[in-house]
Amino acid sequence: MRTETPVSVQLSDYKPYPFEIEQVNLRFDLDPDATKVRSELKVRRTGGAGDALVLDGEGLTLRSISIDGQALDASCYEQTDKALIIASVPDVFTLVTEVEIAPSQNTALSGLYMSGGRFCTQCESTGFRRITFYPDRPDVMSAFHVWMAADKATYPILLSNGTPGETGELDDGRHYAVWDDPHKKPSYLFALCAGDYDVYRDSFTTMNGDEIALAIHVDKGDADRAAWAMDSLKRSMTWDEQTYGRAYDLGVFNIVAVRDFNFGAMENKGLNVFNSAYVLADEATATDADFEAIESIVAHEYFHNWTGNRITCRDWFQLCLKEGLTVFRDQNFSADMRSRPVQRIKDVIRLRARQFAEDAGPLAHSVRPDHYGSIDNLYTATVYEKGAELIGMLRRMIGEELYRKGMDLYFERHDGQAVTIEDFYKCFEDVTGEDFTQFRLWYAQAGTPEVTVEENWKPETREIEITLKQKTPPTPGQPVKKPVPIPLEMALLDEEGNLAEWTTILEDEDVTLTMEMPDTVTEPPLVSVNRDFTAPIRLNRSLTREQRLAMVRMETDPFNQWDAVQTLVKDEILALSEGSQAEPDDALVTALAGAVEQAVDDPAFAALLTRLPEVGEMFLERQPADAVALNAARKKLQSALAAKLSGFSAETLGKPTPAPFDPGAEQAGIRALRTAMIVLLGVSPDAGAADTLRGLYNNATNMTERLAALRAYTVQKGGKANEALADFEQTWKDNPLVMDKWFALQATTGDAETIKTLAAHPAFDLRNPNRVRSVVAAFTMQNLAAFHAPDGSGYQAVEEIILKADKANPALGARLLTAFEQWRILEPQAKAAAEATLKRLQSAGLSSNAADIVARALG
Ligand code: 0A1
Ligand code: ZN
Repeated sequence: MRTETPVSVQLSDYKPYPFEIEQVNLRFDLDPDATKVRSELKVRRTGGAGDALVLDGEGLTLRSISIDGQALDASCYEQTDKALIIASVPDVFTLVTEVEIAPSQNTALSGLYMSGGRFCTQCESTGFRRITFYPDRPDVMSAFHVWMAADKATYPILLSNGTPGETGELDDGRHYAVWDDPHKKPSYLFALCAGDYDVYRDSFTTMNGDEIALAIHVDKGDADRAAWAMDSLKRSMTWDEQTYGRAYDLGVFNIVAVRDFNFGAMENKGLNVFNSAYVLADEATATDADFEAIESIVAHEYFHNWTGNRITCRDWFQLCLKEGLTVFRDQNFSADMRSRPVQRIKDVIRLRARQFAEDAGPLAHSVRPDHYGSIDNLYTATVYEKGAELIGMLRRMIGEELYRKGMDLYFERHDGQAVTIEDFYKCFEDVTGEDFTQFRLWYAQAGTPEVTVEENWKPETREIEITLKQKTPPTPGQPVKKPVPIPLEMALLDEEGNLAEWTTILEDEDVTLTMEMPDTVTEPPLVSVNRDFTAPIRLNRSLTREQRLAMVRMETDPFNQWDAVQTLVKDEILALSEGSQAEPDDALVTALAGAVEQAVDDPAFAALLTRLPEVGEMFLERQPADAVALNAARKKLQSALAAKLSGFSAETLGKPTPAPFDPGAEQAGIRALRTAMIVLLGVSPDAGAADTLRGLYNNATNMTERLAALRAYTVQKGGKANEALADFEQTWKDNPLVMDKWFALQATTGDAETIKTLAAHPAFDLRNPNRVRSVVAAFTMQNLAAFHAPDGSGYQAVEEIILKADKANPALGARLLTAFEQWRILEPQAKAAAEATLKRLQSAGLSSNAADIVARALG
């Protein structure tokens, strides 16, 4: 089979669509094997008189086509594998097409497909063209009216966007429903769901006094597990009113949970579709991390209603306009619901692990790229997470008040429009009177800027001179970079606290600041840079271990204090992995354990202090990267920390876990520290650790601790924990989300053989993205020593699975392949094996999405 080659799309080629679609009337006759879709489009020419009408359409069987009631002769239109072209059309007309599709055959999970015997859709970014012929691009916004019919017994609930209208009975046991969406929207926000669900209902009264009916649709028997998602939704609605002055704008808000879904969730207008992993939770089946993810994803999708739906993107190059901004909004929501410093640390961990790696490798691209091969591959950490950081920097530079003013102006000026990053920044230029041209370079330049800090203390004059220099490394296609404005929150510290605090915006290549200290200061003060991680940069500082230890002691910024620990620990792991040091330094382990014990009143923070950087985070520090050596070194240090904290651990775990269970931040913090101690027990040299863990597993009252104990027990037993794993499987074999955890636990603690065993398990299902990810992505992203094994066994273990997954579902295949992005920086043996695997994959017949990733990875 031949691998498809993607065609590159250029931002500079953008042209407005030459027609307006004033109204869309859709009629769905739903049948899993043969669904009929009738589309009636009210079209008006807005472009040139000679422009042909070109509609996107893929995999559609055209049954009829007419203009203004007249059937079109075959000579009047052309149907290709991607489009329907009608060369000559009037200026104003009604186009009716009838097509047939087979949702049961749709394994790509894009367009209309079946999941768990129910109909559902996924249209972002190009799924609508797999449902009907349409200008499937975000700048064509229209009012949608939907009529749908299906067998009533099998599909008693029929949902679409907007508000429900007429319903009724038809012949042959079928029934119908009508939905109207008063808000104009692009086709990617269209949704339709039909099936038999249990429904968890509630209501919300907006700040305008409107009563909204809220409903979460889940699998039969799962309704109680939707309570947390509903609670999160109501809190999100309140937060958006209070923080951004934005209220909900329809009488109903529906969520549908589906088992087979390529992403986390989708913000379709009035009908959000969610991966069931981000809806269903209770203490017995979900971990605190699950509860946290549900809270933030429910918020994210809800916030899209204003940032994404009411105001959308002109084209897909502007994806960060809705995604970066909405991630920024959901991160702030979570920070308000939980602890702001802890949330910041978690966001930065994620950014560094995913986005920094992306930015440093062959898949690097700017936040607003100027070309792409495959749109599906644009849903990246760079667009989402770095995109959010850019909004964060904007807000810091102009302050909260002007930020809110700019956002208000954005909502007022562009409501109902499809716009660009330039339109967004124009609003901020108008409210501040400032020019953001240089700042917008952040959107155009890929790569993580590196800031080097040099300090010079002059004891005679008590002056401290601080030089800051910036440099962004070259990335594919962008060899030379310009300086970007970098807002850095800074402070000078001594043992008493802060001597000074200020913000520097580093705009040029370098800047030198000189500050004179008062007479009382005789020692060089500590310079604290990028407090609260104000800018998404890498800091380059040559500090001694003593200075770094002093930083851990003296830092007044929680983020920087945590980061100082991380830097020390990273250096230690690197030294151990390179053999320049045989055993962990006892002074360091003691200091680290001391910091954990001191933070006990903020258990969530204390838990973060025990976290050692993951192997992948150290890939960027020293190259070539040796995953096996780094993993062994990390484990050595972790084990030493476990020994040092054994008393503290026994005390922490000796107390009962909080009861009754509450998923909120306070209890979650306590469980986070208990779980951190359980993780350490997994590598503890203590002879009784395995028994303790087995006891913790048996007696756990919640999934957070049960799963952590099972995992640590598996690690402690060197993978030989079959009996406990079988017990877990027996208990949870009928709960797919919990079984995903069972698969992931083994994939992250086992080796290539484990992956082969898991893939042969009867419950392994290539068609279910969650299950595939729980084996393949868990292994490739969280078990790097086994994945990057020098003999290539890790690559071999996933190669076949990825190929098969890609055949059925290109979005999934492509995403799994991104795990290879760092192959070039690996030690020579793994590097050669990875390259050979990529080349084999390239000639094995990949989808165009997957081919795009592999071609770029091979560069
Ligand atoms: N807009 C969604 C993410 C999303 C993107 C593509 C999808 O299918 C191919 C599905 C969801 C979000 O940001 O949550
Ligand atoms: Zn989003």
